[in-house]
Amino acid sequence: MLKSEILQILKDNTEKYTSGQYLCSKFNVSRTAVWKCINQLKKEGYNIKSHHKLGYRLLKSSEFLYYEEISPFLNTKFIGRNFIHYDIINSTNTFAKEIASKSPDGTLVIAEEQTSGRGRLGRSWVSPKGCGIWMSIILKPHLNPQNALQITQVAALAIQKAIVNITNLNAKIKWPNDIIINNKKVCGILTEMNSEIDKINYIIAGIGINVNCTNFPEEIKNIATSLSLEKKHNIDRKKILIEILNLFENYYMAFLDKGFTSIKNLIVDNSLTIGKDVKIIYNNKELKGKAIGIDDNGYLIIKTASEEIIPVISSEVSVRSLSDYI
Ligand code: BTX
Repeated sequence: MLKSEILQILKDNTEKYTSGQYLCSKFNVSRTAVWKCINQLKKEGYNIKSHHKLGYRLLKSSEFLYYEEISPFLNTKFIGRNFIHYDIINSTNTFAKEIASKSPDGTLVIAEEQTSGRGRLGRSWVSPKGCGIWMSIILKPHLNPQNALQITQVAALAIQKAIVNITNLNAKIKWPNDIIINNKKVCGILTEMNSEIDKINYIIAGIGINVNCTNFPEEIKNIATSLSLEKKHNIDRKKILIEILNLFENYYMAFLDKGFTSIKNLIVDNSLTIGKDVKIIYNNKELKGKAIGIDDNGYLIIKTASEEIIPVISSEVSVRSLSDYI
């Protein structure tokens, strides 16, 4: 694509101007075609200086999460290789579901803003413009549908590790689908599946991370945080995204090849839930007990006051610590 090719040349030559004439003859296109691409790049947030005699020079790359910004650092074979970016969308999960059957394994849908971001159990997810990572990965594993929810925990592990690697913040996994820093939620994961009895058609792993968000609506002010609020300076969204995608493919492949047990210990080691007194809420009922581990199916193991051991599946439950909301 002409625009991407022009961008690559500007990126390779940031210390000098690239003449319009050079670009025209290199790609055998008109000056107007080049000019249109440059204008489009400027609209996409690239700071390009134009000089009527010297040509064009890239001063600063776009802050948006475009494939051109991410791909040079991706080590993945298939995760994020089909990359669909939107400035604004209702929900990346909703859109991913619409295109899933025709899309390759590992397709990524990402948006700068969501107008109807979704959480679990019909809840909503606040997703303002440009400050977070709002994305969905389409997966097509050969897996028993019963094991699909384990993918939430594979994603949680990749996100937790990525946050620690890039920011050094003390991020922990709250079983089954949140990442918590200092007792506040920085990320949520929504895994949705389309399957037959014994075959998964596709899974959508939806991930929302508050990276540089600073103002949360009243109703989540006390439970939400962002990486920048915790770190007291802005964090490069691209770095976080790249690290997550690279790590996710590693853990996901280990999970598919060797099973959930191959990554279970890492999840347990980085869990906020295990060892805590918790309240499990499902169908308006409550179960209280101590979270003592995660079993080989990815279920949370609860020990009640009467010493009963109960494995809890993640699909329909909310988990609360007894001492605070998180
Ligand atoms: P959840 O049901 O565990 O969490 C939803 C709850 O979290 C809300 O009811 C609210 O209390 C709180 N909340 C809402 N927005 C935020 C936020 N930005 N930060 C912290 N807390 C919040 C978690 O569901 C799963 C969320 C997945 C979101 C991703 S974004 C990309 C993809 N597309 C989509 O529509 N959803 C997923």
